[in-house]
Amino acid sequence: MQDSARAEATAAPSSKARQLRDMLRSPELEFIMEAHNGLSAKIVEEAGFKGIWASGLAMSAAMGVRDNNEASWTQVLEVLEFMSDATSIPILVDGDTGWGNFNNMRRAVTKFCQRGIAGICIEDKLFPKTNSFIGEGQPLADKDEFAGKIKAGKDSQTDPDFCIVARLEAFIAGRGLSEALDRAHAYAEAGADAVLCHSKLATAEEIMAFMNNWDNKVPVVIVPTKYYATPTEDFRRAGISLAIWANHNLRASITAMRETTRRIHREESLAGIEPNITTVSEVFDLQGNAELKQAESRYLPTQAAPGAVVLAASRGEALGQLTADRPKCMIDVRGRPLLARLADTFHQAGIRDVTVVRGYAKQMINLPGIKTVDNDFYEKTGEVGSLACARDTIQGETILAYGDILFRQHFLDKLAAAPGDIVVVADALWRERGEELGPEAGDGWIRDFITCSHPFSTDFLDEEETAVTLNQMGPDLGQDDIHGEWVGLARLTARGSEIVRQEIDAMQAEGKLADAGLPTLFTRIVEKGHHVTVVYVTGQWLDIDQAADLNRAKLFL
Ligand code: SPV
Ligand code: MG
Repeated sequence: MQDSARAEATAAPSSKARQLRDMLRSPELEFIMEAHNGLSAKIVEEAGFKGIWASGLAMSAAMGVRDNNEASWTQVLEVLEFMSDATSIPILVDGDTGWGNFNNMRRAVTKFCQRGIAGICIEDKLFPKTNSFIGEGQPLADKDEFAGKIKAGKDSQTDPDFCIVARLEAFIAGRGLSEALDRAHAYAEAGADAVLCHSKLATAEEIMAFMNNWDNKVPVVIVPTKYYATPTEDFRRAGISLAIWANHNLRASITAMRETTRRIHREESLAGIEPNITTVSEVFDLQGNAELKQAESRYLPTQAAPGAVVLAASRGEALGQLTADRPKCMIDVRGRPLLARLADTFHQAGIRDVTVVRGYAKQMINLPGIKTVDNDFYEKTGEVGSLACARDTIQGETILAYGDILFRQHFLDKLAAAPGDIVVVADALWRERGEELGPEAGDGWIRDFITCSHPFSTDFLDEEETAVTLNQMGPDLGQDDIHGEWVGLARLTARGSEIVRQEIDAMQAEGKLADAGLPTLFTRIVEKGHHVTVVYVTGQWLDIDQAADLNRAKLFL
């Protein structure tokens, strides 16, 4: 074997143009089938056809326009791009008359080569074209002008195997066999890779006459739409190279769509039609959803997005009338409930799975995009009691949050970036916040103070290594021991979630679940030797405990 022949034999899958060329040159009768969009192209390939006819009639009809060059050639190009991307078999494009003169043809051929189209068929009529089955005596293009168009196409193809098929409209125009043969020779001479001999008779007599007189200079293609009753074997015996089933997907789809649409309209129901139509999951299959699944597992990070558990069972008595009919998390802040704003913050961070523990006026918590669990004993239980109601949700990466807080989005980024299985966000400016809150907040019952391994320092900005850990959390810490105030937001890794679940279980076993707050839970976890990381922030959050907080919230947004 010659080196070049060996290289050719071992070459990786041949280009689509090469596949079409091989079909045209093969001694067998080959078949290609009409498609008019990405979906029908896939169906053609799925059925086992080796090639696709991108029919001008079918594409224009699918676009809702006539087969008179009403769709521009670039609109056709867009359709072809979808068809080509959706399939791996060659596409022979119905290029009508080439959308103008030789110059338009050059540009179209170059573009088609760029988009992986295998070949173009142009017909020797005038722009704008008329479908061959309409009327009589359609004018033909000047033979030499058309030959020049073929030459220009061949000279501009960037894929050496791209095929140009010259379509003979002599029979369609009523000009007879000798005109057809004369033009066929001229077009083959000009470089056409094949000729398409077209006929609108109900029998194949014109085609057979042509074949009997054609010297096989180039292969012959036919479109047996009108002489469909002719046995395929006759074409084979006549030495035809390629038969195009030119419009049958379009016509079949019109029949199916009409039947379905009319029936649904008549019956005002889907029940009758459902067993007769393709299932939605078959549609997904055709769209290639399985490949997307595989790609997702290959390219998406394996770590699932965290879920969030929001504690929102309490009424917020200090808010008086404002919480007469709703829990404080549902109080309106500038046109949206507080909880909706909190959920938005989570959603924007990609945290879609938000579970809210409801209690007081639970029917009022009915926002879209959140799940709920209920603490029906909210009046007798504290935060850990509520958290225990969501115990089974605390799995994998989990954010814990109070339902009455607002904070800047970057808190979640800080939480995500911090090391450790349990991370809490603490405000280093707890003193300033105390002054702002005023004397009502002085009791401390609403404030979860912390002591840590290190006080807040701006040097931390430069010392990424310094992980601050929690020593203790609670409302009653000595003023001198306080390093910050927990903002009501924490992140757990899968391991952290496990630790929290274990501690909930331990507290339950000890009978300490009911009235404990989350500070007790975190402190107990620390006392058991687990690290709880502290991330400091400086302000930029608030919680809603009293009416004045609502004004702060409005300003915060
Ligand atoms: C087409 O499919 O658009 C064709 C073939 O050109 S025919 O409609 O038979 O002319
Ligand atoms: Mg056409």
